[in-house]
Amino acid sequence: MTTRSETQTTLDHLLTEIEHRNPAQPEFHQAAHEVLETLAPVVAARPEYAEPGLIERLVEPERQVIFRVPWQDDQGRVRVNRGFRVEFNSALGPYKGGLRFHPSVNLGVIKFLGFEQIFKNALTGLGIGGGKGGSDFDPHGRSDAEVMRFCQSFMTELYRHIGEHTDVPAGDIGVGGREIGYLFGQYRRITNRWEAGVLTGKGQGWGGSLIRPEATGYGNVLFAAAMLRERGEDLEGQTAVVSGSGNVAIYTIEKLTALGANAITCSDSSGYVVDEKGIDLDLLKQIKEVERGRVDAYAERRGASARFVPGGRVWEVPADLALPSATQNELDEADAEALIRNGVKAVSEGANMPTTPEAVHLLQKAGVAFGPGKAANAGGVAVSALEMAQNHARTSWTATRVEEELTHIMNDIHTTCHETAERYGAPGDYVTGANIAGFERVADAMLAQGVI
Ligand code: NDP
Ligand code: 2IT
Repeated sequence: MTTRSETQTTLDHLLTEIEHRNPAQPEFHQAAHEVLETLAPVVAARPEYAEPGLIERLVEPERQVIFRVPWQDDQGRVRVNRGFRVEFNSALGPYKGGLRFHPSVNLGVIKFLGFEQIFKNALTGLGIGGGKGGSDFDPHGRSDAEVMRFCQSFMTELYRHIGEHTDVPAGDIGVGGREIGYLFGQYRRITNRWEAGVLTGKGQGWGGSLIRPEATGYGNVLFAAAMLRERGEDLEGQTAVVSGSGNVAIYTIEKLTALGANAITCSDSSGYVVDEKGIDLDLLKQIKEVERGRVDAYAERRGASARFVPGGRVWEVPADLALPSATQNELDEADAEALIRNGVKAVSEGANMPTTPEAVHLLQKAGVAFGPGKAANAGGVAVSALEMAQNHARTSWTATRVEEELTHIMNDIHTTCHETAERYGAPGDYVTGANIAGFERVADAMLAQGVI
C-alpha cells in the first residue's frame, strides 16, 4: 500500500515533467498543478490509479491541431491568425468544448481550457469528452462582415476535424450566437450535410436548445445556492459582485436577481461599474448584446445609482457573494484578502480558472465556500449536451424542461463534489471533490479501454 505522501511525491515528479515537456505554457501548468495536487488521496486509496502511464496519458492531449486562418478585412488587406483545436480526451464521449476568439489565445491557454473541460464534462455525467479550441483573432471593433469572413476561413480548416460523433465545438470568450451561425453555415456548405449536432449554441429555429445561452450563468447561481444551502443560508437578500459583462456574467446577474439577490457590479477589460440599486439588465443587454459597447456607457446612461471605475476590479466592492465571470486569473491574492475583509461568504467561478491558486487557498482557509469552475460553470456544457441529445432525436424541448434538467444536473454535481470531498477526508473542499469525482469517471473509462 502506497502512502499519500509517497503518492504526492510521484505526482510532484510528474508535474515537474509536465513543465519540462510543455515549456512556456504557464496556464496549462497551473491547471495541471491544481488537479494533480488534489489527487493523492484517491490514487493512494485505489492502486489501479497508480498504474504506470495512466496520469501521464491524462495530461497528454490525444490530438492537437494548429492551423493558419487567412482572411480579408474590410479594406481588402489580408490578415493572418492562428487557429487551434486541442482534442484532449475522448474516453467518455466525443470531444466537447468551446472555441475562444481573443488576442491572448495560444496553445497553452487552449490546453489549460481543454484539460479543465475533461473533468467538468465528466462531472455532468452526460457522456462527453474534453476539448477546446479557438484563435488569437480579436473580434472587438470588427464589422459583421469581417467576423463572418474570419469564421468561414476558420471553419474551412476546422471542418475536417469535427463531427457530431467526433468533436463538437461551442462558444466561449468572443464566440457567441453570431459566430456559431457563421461557423455552422460554412460547415454545412463544405460538407453538404445538415448535421445539427456538430456545433452547440446554435440559434433558436435551426437546432439550438432553449436555455443554452442562459445555462452557464444560471447554472453557476444554482451551484452557489446549493453551497449556501449546505450552510443553512439562501440567496435571498444577499449582495453579489459579478465580473465580466458577456454571456456568462449577464445570465448570472439575471438568475441572481430572479432568486432575490442584489447583483451590483459588472465589468469588462476597461474597468467596472457599481450600481447600488442593482444592475439594470435590460440596459446592460442593450449595450453589450445589441450595441457591442463598453461598460462605461452603462454608467453614463443609468444615472445617479451607478458609477464607472476605470481599470479597477469588482472585488474591492463589499459583498456577500463573488461570481467571477470574465477570464482566467482575474481574482488574485490581494483581491481574495479584500473579499475576506469585507465578509464574503461564497465565491463561485463562472469563468474558467479565474481565481489564482494562492487566492483559492486563502479563501478556503478563511472558511469561504469556494465553487471551482469545473463544477460551478458546468451548466453551459451540460445544456450543450442536452442540445446534442435534442439534435440527435430531431426534437426540441421546452424551456421549462431544459431548465429542470439543468437544475437537476447542477444539484447533482454539487452533491457529488460535496460527498466525494468528505469521502476523501476534505469536508467542504469542493476543489478536491470536483477533481477527484471527475478524475474517477475518466480514469475508470481509460483503464477499461486499454492503453490507447
Ligand atoms: P464573452 O466573450 O461573452 O464575455 C467575456 C467577458 O469577459 C467580457 O466582458 C470581456 O470584456 C471580459 N474579458 C475577457 N477577457 C478579459 C481579459 N483578459 N481581461 C478583462 N476582461 C476580460 O465570454 P463568456 O461570458 O462566454 O465567457 C466568460 C468566461 O466564462 C470565460 O472564462 C469562459 O471560458 C467561461 N465559460 C463560458 C461558458 C459559455 O458557455 N460561454 C461556459 C463555461 C465557462 P472585454 O469585452 O473588454 O474583453
Ligand atoms: O468552458 C466551457 O464549458 C464552455 N465554453 C462551453 C463548452 C460547450 O461545449 O458548451
